[in-house]
Amino acid sequence: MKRTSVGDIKNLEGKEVELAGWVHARRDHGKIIFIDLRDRTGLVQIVFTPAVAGAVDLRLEYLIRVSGLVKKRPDSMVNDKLPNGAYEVEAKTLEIMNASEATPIPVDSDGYDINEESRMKYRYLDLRRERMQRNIRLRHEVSQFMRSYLTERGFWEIETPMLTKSTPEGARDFLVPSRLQPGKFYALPQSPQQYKQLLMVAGFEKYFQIARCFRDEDPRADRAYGEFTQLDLEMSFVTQEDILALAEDLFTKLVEKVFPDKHISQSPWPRISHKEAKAKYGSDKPDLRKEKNNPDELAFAWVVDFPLFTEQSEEDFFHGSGSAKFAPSHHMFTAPHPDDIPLLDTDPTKVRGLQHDLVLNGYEVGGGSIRIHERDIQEKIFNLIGFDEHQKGEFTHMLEAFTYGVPPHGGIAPGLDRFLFAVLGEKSIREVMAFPASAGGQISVMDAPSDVDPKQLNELHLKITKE
Ligand code: AMO
Repeated sequence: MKRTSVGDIKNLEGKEVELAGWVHARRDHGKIIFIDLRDRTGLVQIVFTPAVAGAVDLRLEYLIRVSGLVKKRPDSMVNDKLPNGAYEVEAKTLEIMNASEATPIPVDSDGYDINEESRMKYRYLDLRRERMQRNIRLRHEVSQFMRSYLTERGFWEIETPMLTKSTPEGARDFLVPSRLQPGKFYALPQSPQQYKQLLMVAGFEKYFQIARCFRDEDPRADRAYGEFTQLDLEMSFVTQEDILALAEDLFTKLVEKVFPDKHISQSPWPRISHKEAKAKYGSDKPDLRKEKNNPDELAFAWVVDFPLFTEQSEEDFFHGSGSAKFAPSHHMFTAPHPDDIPLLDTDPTKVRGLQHDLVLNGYEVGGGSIRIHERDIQEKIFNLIGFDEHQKGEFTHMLEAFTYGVPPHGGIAPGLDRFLFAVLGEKSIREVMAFPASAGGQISVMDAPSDVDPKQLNELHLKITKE
């Protein structure tokens, strides 16, 4: 017999079905034993009479296979709150496929009150809870929607290297030692920024990637430690307006399809200049919800007209020589507003950048810009942010690429995790990631990072010197 998903039970009254899933709850009424059986599609009540052997042995989280008859429950027993609340399955056979120890954390609650360390250590159990199953499913639906939306509009999904060179987005890099080139290191990309621009030079015109980004920076509720995912996209021959229009349409349709219960508070999305955002809301990512307690309201907004530079601070973990006064407010590839180019020589702080931030309910959900595609302007920016010859040398490939018929281009990279976190109103970004690192940077379930065999270190020409 073919396995039936629990979610299909409501359409199968009077049919014999075979189900396989976990014992979610158990109620022993003497002769009759009721089990709530769970698979990823939901819950259904199974009724075991004494005619079926083995039901007394069942414990929570046992994995079982049951065959039986789908029946309508008596009217008085119907539970309207559950999708299968009007039906139950009268068991004919039972097989315990795999028993379970008592789980170290409960999986039948929303999980918020369980200590996070235990949740992370037993993440494979934690993920069984309904809320986490829903979050991970929605994440899949969101990325699937993005893929097909962009594919239908002529974008190509192109992968870019993970073992690469530093792409400075303002955080520390993760380094990977090279075995074949002793003493040299790859950096894991903080984003595919340089590669996507090189893909525009290569003539692909419309690129996207559901891209993994690596940043060694302190985590926050809305910021994952170590790695996170962006919908990275880039287009040639476009204006900033084209990019905003595309992203706005994508997210509007995405919300309609994947989050039909949510409503977007204002459409078209308001556009606010950086200056106005700071002056009026005291934030460059204002929360524009009319009713802050309404979990279904989505207040998208664009923040534009950023200054190209901010004053460089001591802590700026940035590549400037230290003597420079300016740091890019977005990144060093953002184009200055064409009207402001003369100001680069006279008053750089007054130069506006063609940057755009996508804001949702007070979170920065995406950032992007029109890029510099002219070598001399790129060099000028490098100088203004205080790059010495060596630092400029690290970007020779970009400067050189900019000498071969480069199309004007620009793009944006909404954070997938950040978006889901904001839409779902989750307490932490880790609630929308399957295996997030803890605040201390551990992947507890695998106990990473870990010591390595001295042989491996030798091969990499590395020596650990502990203080
Ligand atoms: P930026 O650095 O602004 O731009 O990142 C874009 C978006 O990525 C998400 N994000 C994060 N999400 C979770 N955890 C983090 N640690 C984290 N850091 C960033 C946010 C953010 O808005 N290359 C440029 C994009 C471009 O110019 O096209 C970039 O990476 O949602």
